[in-house]
Amino acid sequence: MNQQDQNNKIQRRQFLQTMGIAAAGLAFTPLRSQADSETLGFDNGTRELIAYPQKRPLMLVTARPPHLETPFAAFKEGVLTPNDAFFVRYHLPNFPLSIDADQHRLNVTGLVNKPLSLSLKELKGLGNPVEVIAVNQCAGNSRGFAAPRVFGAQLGNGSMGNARWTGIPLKTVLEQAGVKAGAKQVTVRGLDHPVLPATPEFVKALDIDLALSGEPLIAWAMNGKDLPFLNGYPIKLIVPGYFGTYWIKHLSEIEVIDHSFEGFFMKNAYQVPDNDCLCVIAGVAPEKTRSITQLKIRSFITNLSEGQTVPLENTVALQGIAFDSGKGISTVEFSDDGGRQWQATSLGEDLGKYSFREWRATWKPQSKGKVALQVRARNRAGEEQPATNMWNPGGYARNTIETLAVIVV
Ligand SMILES: Nc1nc2c(c(=O)[nH]1)N[C@H]1C(S)=C(S)[C@@H](COP(=O)(O)O)O[C@H]1N2
Ligand SMILES: [Mo]
Repeated sequence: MNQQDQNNKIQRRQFLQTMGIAAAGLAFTPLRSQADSETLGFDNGTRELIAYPQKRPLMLVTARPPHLETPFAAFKEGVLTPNDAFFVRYHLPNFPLSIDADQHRLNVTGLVNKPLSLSLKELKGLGNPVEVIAVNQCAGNSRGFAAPRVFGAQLGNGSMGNARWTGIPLKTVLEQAGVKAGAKQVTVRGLDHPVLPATPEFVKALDIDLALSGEPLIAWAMNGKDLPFLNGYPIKLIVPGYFGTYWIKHLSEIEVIDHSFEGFFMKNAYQVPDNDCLCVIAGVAPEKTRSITQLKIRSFITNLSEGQTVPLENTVALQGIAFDSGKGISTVEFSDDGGRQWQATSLGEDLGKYSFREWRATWKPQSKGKVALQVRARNRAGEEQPATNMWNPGGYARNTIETLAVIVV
């Protein structure tokens, strides 16, 4: 290890201990997994595994701010992603290291009759808690597989997770404040800030119709427990069906505005080609772009790993997950012949239209050697995953049919 790496490591440890002790009263023990690293299926895909407070060892993308991916094997543990395995993404290095939930305030300002500054207790007192099971997926999930490759964090498939969120509808809070006529959007932000004044704040905007639809939640619990610190403690905005970039962590400010918000993270970053597939011919710049919004349909095999051997004589149990933006998964099929024929799978319990949907199938390998298994989902609106490389310059919203090669012996 060279001096620079050594320094980075020491700095990271000090920084984590501070967060661990101050944050949720946790003692931070730098846990390393037995494997120490995990390798993704693209060049330079090896990631160190490191355990932050309240987290099992996750794949380190960047340390400042923490950007951690879920090792894919966690998705076979169940249809809900365990809190300690859930991925972590921040943009700004100055994220909170310590939050006193009793002091936390959610401020609602702008075009409202009565500006609010709610304590957690007041927020929880606004109505009956609501629950939704929903997928949080980073817009850049799977970016590392883009061909040709694109700039940005080289992510595998672990920047997603599915959890049961408990909170109060954003609508209830906005009604409490009384939205005035002429409202067009609400902007949302959390406690993290840039270090340099030239760096834009992480502020996102939702159209007023979405904000008042009753679907977005201000959540304080994830899978029945307090939100993990790094996933947005003490409250986080949940926008079911939308990419994670809108799911503001450590939510502190909501402002109702009468125009379309022009901030950097809406108008410059998170741009996708303005068409249905959100894609362009690989390598070509889109003519027109827009802010990314809803999830695209995807499916994965979760119980086998790349290069695993399976016996020819036996049938092989296949299992996985599928999800979309909330239209509802209707079928998942798999192929062992390069997509010429597709075989049926059976869907598991329906946990709601925004949740991962489990699927299972039985596969009988026909011949020895390397076999590429493919899986594709279709939703109730007839949307399917593309068979060809889905590409855009940001590496966003990738949803090409997945291929996983096993070795039949
Ligand atoms: N306050 C705050 N909230 C944020 C972000 C951030 O940088 N700061 N990043 C967003 C992005 S891009 C993603 S993908 C999700 C990740 O949520 P998680 O870290 O809880 O998995 O948080 C979103 N909310
Ligand atoms: Mo993200």
